[in-house]
Amino acid sequence: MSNRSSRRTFLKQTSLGAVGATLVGAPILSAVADAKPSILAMLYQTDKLMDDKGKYVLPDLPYAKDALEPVIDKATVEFHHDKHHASYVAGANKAEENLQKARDTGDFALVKHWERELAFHGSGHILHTIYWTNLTSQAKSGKPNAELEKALTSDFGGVDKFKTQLVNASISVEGSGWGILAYHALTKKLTVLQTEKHQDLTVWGAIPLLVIDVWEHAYYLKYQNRRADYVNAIFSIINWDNVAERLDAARKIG
Ligand code: MN3
Repeated sequence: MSNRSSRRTFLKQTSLGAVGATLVGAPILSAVADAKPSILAMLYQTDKLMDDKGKYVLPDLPYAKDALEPVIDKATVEFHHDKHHASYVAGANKAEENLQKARDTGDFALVKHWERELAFHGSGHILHTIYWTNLTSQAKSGKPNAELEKALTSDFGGVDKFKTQLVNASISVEGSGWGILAYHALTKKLTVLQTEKHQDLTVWGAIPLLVIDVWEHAYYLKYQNRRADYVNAIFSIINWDNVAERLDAARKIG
């Protein structure tokens, strides 16, 4: 398996798959504990982020463009999906292509730019894909099923309390952003989060496997301003077995 295809497999199986585990909702909660292979199929059906070649793709809307009327009008859905969401998909692919080029040529002069682009467009693609599937017509909306209600009650003290928190969190986001109900894979709890800038140099749903602390407190006594020396040196003390164990665990979750 080439580095590129193993990376794609990794992305599909961990960070992108984990989006479903993190954000899709109740049916996933009990399923996570079992980590049966069918869960993966279920998640990928829910969130179609990539095609078989590892390119990000714009998913079709799961309903007609006027299905959300009168709450969200047809023209808004059309612009939002066909223009805004589509531009996140194109931007994420462009960032991946340029990062591939950097790896191939060894020229990382623009790595900061392309990582930022990947975070911005990748997060936009993931969050919008979830957003569309989170919505349906008023006639079909219904209410949380028993399992979701149980989880919301356990972690928020009730469905109404959860709803009030999510409403207030969403209203009070500064500037543009999102209100989010998330499942935290590491604590196994539901949580409400705000995001002001959805990129924030991460891609939603990613599960950390290997982290390098580059705050000055992590290296300044020995390396002072030579962060690059510290970062290069740290690779001689990585516990790769631990990283592999985390990848294995993440694949089972996502
Ligand atoms: Mn949007």
